[in-house]
Amino acid sequence: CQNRKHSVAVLGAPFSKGQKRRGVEHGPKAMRDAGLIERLSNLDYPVHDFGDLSFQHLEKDEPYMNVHFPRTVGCANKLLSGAVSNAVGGGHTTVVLGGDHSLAIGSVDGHARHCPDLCLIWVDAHADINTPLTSPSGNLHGQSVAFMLKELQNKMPELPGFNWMKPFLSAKDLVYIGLRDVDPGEHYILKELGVQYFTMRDIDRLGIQRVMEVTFDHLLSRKQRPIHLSFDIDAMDPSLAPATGTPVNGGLTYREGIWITEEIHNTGLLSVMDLVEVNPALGASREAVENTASMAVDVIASSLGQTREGSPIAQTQTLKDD
Ligand code: 4U7
Ligand code: MN
Ligand code: MN
Ligand code: MN
Repeated sequence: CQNRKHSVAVLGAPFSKGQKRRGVEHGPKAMRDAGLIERLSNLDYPVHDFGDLSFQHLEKDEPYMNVHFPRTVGCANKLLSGAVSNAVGGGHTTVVLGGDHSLAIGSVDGHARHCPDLCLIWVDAHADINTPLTSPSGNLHGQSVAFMLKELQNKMPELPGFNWMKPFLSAKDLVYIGLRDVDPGEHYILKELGVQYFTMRDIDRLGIQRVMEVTFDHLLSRKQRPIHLSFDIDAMDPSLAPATGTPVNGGLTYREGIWITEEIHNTGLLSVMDLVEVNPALGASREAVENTASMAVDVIASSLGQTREGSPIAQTQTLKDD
């Protein structure tokens, strides 16, 4: 797991069975249509678009306890984990386009197979740390983190579809940013495990710059390590990203969102990122969908080094030649 990456891999994960609304499987296309690949090509490294994975459709997938589509979600994540592991192994900084947030299970798992010392920054309105027993909805996109954490191992029932993986992350290697809709069971778990998190209230109080400083202190002060950024578009304020399944008022401003990603880029340690929960079927208008996809593209480009001050790279040749 080397740090210096000279290329970007884009992997589409058109997956929606971690929740019950249709449309989020079209997220990858919406982001590509918003110009993602062209925008990344303007940065200073080659971009390999590996296209979209095709996930298996399982005929019989009855709920297990309260959990919906466990086998379908488990099977899709197994495939994604392999794909991410290959991309990271190939030396690419990897971008996973969702799809619903349950796919972070496979994405972070695949990343961890290559980089066992990774740390995880989860930018989201939600903590996605319900267990199958605490989940109010039974939707796996609200439970992804619970599958990863070693500390929750004895609180997790064995779910059909998930026997290929085991928990690999410690609670101390995780930071949340943007929380504002946390279920009671999730709040209990966050406190019990002493997870570092910044709610929108914390961002109001400290400012986003300080929040990022404390985040990196927490995760990187002992040693430099690869970063996995899992960015749920619903972290952004719904005025900026309306086309998403579980919008919550009072989200990140455009400038806070971009500050987070610029600072992550500036560490030089970003190794894999997910951009999830863009749902083109849920915008009230075409404009609402385009705004959401374009916000997502800005978040990805800025995570990979697009700056607001500009960069001379694209122009250097023209100027040198005259
Ligand atoms: B997302 C919820 F109950 N917490 O578990 C749940 F409020 O990936 C929402 O962050 C989860 O968009 C949202 O279903 C999942 C609910
Ligand atoms: Mn989420
Ligand atoms: Mn969310
Ligand atoms: Mn750079």
